[in-house]
Amino acid sequence: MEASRMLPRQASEIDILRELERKVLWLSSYMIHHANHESDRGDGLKVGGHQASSASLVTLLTALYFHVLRPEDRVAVKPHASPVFHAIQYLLGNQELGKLQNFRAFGGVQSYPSRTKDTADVDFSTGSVGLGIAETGFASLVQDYVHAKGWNPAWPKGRMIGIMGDAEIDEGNVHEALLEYWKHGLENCWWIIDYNRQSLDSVVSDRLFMKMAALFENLGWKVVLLKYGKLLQAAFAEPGGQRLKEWIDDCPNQLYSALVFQGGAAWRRQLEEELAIHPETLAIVRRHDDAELARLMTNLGGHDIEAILEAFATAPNDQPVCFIAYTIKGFGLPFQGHKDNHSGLMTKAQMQELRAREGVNQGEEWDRFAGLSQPAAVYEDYLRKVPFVQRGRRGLKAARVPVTPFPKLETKGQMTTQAGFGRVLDEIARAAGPLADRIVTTSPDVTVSTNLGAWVNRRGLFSLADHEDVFKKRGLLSPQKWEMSPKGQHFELGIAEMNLFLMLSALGLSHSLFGERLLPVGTLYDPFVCRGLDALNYACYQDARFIVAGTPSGITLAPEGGAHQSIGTPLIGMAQDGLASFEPAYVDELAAIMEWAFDYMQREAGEDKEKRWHRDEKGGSVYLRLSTRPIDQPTRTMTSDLRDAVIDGAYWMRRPEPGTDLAIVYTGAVAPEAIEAAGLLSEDRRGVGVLAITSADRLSAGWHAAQRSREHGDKAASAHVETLLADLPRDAGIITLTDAYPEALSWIGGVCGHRVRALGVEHFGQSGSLSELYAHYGLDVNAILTAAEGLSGRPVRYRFLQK
Ligand SMILES: Cc1ncc(C[n+]2csc(CCOP(=O)(O)OP(=O)(O)O)c2C)c(N)n1
Ligand SMILES: [Mg+2]
Repeated sequence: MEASRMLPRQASEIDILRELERKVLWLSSYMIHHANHESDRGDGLKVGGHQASSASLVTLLTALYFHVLRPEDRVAVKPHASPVFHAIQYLLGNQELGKLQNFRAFGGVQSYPSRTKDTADVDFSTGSVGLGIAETGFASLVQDYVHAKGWNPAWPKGRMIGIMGDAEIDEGNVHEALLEYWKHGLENCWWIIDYNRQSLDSVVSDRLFMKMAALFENLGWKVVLLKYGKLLQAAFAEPGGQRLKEWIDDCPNQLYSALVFQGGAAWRRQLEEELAIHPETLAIVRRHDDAELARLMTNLGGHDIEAILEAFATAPNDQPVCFIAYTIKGFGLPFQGHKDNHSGLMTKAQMQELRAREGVNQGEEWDRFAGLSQPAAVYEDYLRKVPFVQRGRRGLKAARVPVTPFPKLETKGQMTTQAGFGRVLDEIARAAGPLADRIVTTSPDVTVSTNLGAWVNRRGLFSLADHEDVFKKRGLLSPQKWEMSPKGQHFELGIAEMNLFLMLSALGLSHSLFGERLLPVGTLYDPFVCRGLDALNYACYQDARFIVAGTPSGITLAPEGGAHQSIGTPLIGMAQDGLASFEPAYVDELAAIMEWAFDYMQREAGEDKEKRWHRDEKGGSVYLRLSTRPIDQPTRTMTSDLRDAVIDGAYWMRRPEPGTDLAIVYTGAVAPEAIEAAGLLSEDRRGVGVLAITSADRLSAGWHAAQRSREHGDKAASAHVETLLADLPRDAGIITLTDAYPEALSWIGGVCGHRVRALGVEHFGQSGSLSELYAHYGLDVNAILTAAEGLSGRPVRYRFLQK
């Protein structure tokens, strides 16, 4: 039967939304209360920081999810509004009760909305403030890209929506993103600022909104101030109302917050005192009892569903929109407005009061509609028809792009891995086909200097509008053809590395957000991985898929400058979940890794279970640490065994002889030193082995996984590194060599118990020639020889003379 026919009276949509708003406040509050007081999970799960912060967004999120959002819209919800988001999903039938009841517990609803760990469809994870919000604009640019290519026409363009706390604007990456959006002509993006004028520690300084409004307008956004609700708007229209408006406008945040907390009587005292000479205004005040007065004075735009719907409905479509929504932190709860309320929790007694106010009986706490004024069927019917849920689950799927074997690269003489990287992409572009069409490159102002130039020359820069290359048109010689058009496949970014990783993150979620697979490849100077690190971590946490090349790297960039030397990045690569890291020495290794990477980044296994090692079923992103050092390339065939070994992380470049007492283990651009030293050592030591490590990350991950497998009963499990080291006598020593912090490789001694001398870079910052720096930091051949003497106690016969 039609729900409307069952109604005792016709409830308007606004009535229904207001009731649902109450329910969302109740459920989100009870969820937090339950985690603290009603579960026996011990102290470890005490919930702070959610209650007040959630309450300020109840009205806005109610309006959005139950009325405004369309299936194609994508939303980043402020981290501490997780309970509100999940309560709404629960009402929509997208979230299980058990998960709600386990808020913040293992397997339950996550503290902050998470794409990967929450079961309800989260569009963008949030948590580290500033990142989720900034991701929305990049996602909008990616959506433009997908549409410009004419892909997925059945999926309309949606609005990319970010809901942020007002303190998030302090994060520098938000400003970096705003500048970048402006350059790219951002359109479909809404940011809703929860302007509760409170952060974690304190009350945000007065009139911040003016700075925000100016900032956004300056960068091409439409700013919509959601300051007053309908009650206040009506009061302002009364005789004396303007004075009341002026009073509120002039009221310092601190005082306003204190009065919100104190309630009706305090409002009355303050207003009676300050408006004593304005009888008409006082008359308005006096027409309200204490409760009504408190309601009137706290009727801000962000808590008035009608005002909110009006603002959303009239927002322009052809430019990004920033809604500054005035709200009260903790609205509707006992600690509303109190400056210390960020981690405020309700007492049991306060919860009882809320229960009574909301008409929720004992035992009905999780009931979706208990205490509301209409029969449940009214809400059921309304929620079933909510536009947001009309297309089912939100995470989309896209077919995998086949990765055909790459054409073989000619690698004669000397070459750098960075140049090899550029060559591989150039070859893919030249060969054309689906793989080439789905690759999107991006770089923060280092496109040419990281060897993406050839790719860009072939594939062009992406821009929604056509821009010709003026230099080319005028016949001026330049190796770079920088034509910009909707056909282009390279996003040129400004220098900010945070933006690079946010862009890679958005590109790398295209299959899930827009149903179209992209294969993003980004480049940056390796040391600046650290500048964008939180965004890289964020991208991996969201399971975005991309390849990033950090190049040049280490002290090997030599005269380029001490400040640009990266030391810790291999450890970052190893420690970063969701990122398989490689540091090949040779171009044929790199080509094999890239071929594998384009497939690996598209893999998806439904579950987060380790069946084999290295997350091979599940796939992930890939980090390549490359170099600008030209080194002699081996002439060899990339057999499938060698290829597999390169992907698994290592192979014997020179197999140790049975009686040897030494192996040199190296990774990356220091290969020549390892090989040269092994040659010299062979004069007086039998069959020194040389182990080439292409991925310390995957090699060590395989080792950990094998140990876990054995512990769980698979006695035959063996790791690639264990198999390799079985060739080395147990009492032999190992010298590890890396242009990075030595611990990136020294762990290898733990595998079979070999003694290790780990050479690497512990200090940095000196410019110089390559040989000067390798000698200074102890990466040169002589350093290896000295280490060999130290390990064996025997002197070496020959030393290395500088050529
Ligand atoms: C990068 C980062 N720094 C610090 C925090 C800790 N933190 C969480 S919320 C918050 C303040 C939030 O204030 P606001 O954005 O105004 O949100 P509100 O709770 O007022 O809505 C802070 C400092 C964080 N989550 N991320
Ligand atoms: Mg705030």
